[in-house]
Amino acid sequence: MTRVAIIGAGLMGEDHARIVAEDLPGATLQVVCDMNRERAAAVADSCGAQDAASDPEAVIRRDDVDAVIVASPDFTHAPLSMACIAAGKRVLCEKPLSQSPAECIEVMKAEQVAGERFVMLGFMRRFDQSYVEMRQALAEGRLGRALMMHNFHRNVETPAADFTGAMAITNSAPHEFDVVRHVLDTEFTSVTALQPRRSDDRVAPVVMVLETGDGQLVTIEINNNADYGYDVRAELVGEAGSIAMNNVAYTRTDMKLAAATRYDADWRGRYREAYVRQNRAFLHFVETGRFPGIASDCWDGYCAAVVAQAGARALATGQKQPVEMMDKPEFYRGQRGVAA
Ligand code: ISE
Repeated sequence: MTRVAIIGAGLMGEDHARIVAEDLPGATLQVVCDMNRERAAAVADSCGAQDAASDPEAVIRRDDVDAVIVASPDFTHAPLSMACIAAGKRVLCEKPLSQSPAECIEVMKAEQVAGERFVMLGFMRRFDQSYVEMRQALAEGRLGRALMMHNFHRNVETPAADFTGAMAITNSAPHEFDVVRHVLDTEFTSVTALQPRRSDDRVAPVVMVLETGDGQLVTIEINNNADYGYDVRAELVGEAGSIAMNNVAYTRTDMKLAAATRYDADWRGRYREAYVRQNRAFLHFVETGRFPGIASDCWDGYCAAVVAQAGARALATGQKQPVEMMDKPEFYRGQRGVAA
């Protein structure tokens, strides 16, 4: 049995704890850790963990912990991932690795010095069946050459009162930055970002147009105050056809001359299956040392951070911005297994 520690017992930490407890044969929920010990104890109790704790660094070092899931606030992701590398423990770190490309480079360096893969990033959309099928359609040549990918990402409302348009790009859009790079298997080269005007003072949608190194165009709309539901859409357009994501709904209600399907309130329901697949892939990584082929790693975390930074600059200046990345380290190329 792989003994898993969850760090951070907020929305995502609780979700991960439940997946480990209920959907990961081969894993046991060893400890739930949160700065707020009562919160840690409540989640540990409800998910049947062995223990609750409040010091993340001490939890990472514990002998009865084999692997770690980091779901604490964003600014702790990189330091806690480095603590896991130092302790020789594999970690599934929630997105983003860091909003700072420089900090992502620090984590990459630590991993390269350790000489093995330790960090898998929680960009769960790569495990969503819709994106899996888009990638497959391209790989099999069914769509011809990819021309465009259109993306819509809508939340009911902003997660915090001080959420800004720039945060739409640095907090929400990294999901699209990551999964589009993954589906198209290319890098972004430039980004433009604009906002329409709302009639109130809530954060308006952000619309981005990105160019890729292979001459494709990608559009991304982030609307953090869409009001009606959590709604993610995507369409991949090739020269020989197009493939679009369907709304995921298990039922339809027919009443009063109308048909209706429901939306989830947030990403946890819509991507439930993707989270389970992702966490199973993580467990397999822990058990075998082989990094899962489709998962995001520190390099992908760095790329998402670089695109987000350029996107925020594009929004602030109203000008198209180049996306400039360092060369991909040899360590993150090719065979992605142990001691690559
Ligand atoms: C949040 O952090 C997420 O990761 C969600 O998937 C995304 O929909 C939301 O906009 C972000 O704030």
